[in-house]
Amino acid sequence: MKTPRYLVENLYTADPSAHVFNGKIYIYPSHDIESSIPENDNGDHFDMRDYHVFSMDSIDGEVTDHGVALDVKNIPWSGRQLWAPDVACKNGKYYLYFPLKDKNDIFRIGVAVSNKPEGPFVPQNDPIKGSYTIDPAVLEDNATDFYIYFGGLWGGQLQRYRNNKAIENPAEPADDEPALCARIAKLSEDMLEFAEEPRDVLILDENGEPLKAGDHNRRYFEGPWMHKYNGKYYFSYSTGNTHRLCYAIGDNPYGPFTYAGVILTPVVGWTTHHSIVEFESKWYLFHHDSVPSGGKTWLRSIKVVELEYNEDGTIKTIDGGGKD
Ligand code: FUB
Repeated sequence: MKTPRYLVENLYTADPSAHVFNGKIYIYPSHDIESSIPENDNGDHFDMRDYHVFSMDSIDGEVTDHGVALDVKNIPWSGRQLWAPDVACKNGKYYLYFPLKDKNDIFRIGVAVSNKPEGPFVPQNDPIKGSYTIDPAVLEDNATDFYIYFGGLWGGQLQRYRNNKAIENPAEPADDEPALCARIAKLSEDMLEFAEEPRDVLILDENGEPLKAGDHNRRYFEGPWMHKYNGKYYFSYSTGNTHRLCYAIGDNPYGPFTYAGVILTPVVGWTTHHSIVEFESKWYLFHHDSVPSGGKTWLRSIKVVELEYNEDGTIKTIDGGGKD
């Protein structure tokens, strides 16, 4: 499949996390709605209230909408804004990880559980202890260990934290200082908590130096994803205000990772968010843009396109169709 394909027509959907469970592709996106809240850098206009799960038997087959899998009104600790989720499967149970603002308007990461990949999912009473910011993405490594990556700047509140603690005067570092990093933590055996203090996901430049905060074309902003290819760990992410999906390669889940290039150039819309999955020996990039809504940044549509590697393990850059 070389031509991108939009996947859902009856709803606006974004931030697709795709997985292969029981031989099918399952997609866990955000569900965009018209909130009528004016657009701002805090992302208040992304006021999403539930998730739908989608599945398909083949990459060009029919897409099934399994209906509402989790609703904000059923989450005991909820404030507002259900943002980009991800799902992991362990011992026949499915764990949905989701960012949501609590009653104090602070983003936390929650977990909801189901016996089926399509849900419905039952939320825990409280968010993950010690969790903060947005965009959880879970890696299953060697069929035994599960790691959660998370973090997002600006509306995602990552700039409010250093060393896992809230700071008094939230700000991004100066341009010549090391950039803020996504976070990683191993998950507990029961998949419901962090098994350790979250650590920084360090991205290094070609000289082995951490990317700088002013390097907006390459530094981490939000939307982490991790996949393995030929024994290497590929950490991919959005650069936010420069609208690229980039990646960096490392030797283990924690990194450090060395910056390796651009996966997707800017799309139509502001955000760019993705997942990468292998299905029937081909690799696919799931992402979104705002073409179907006529460019409304808060009404996005998920799509899929084939992703290809060069012989040296680098990824061939895909044209997102927006302005660079
Ligand atoms: O969908 C809301 C937010 O927009 C996500 O959490 C970010 O990654 C961005 O796509």
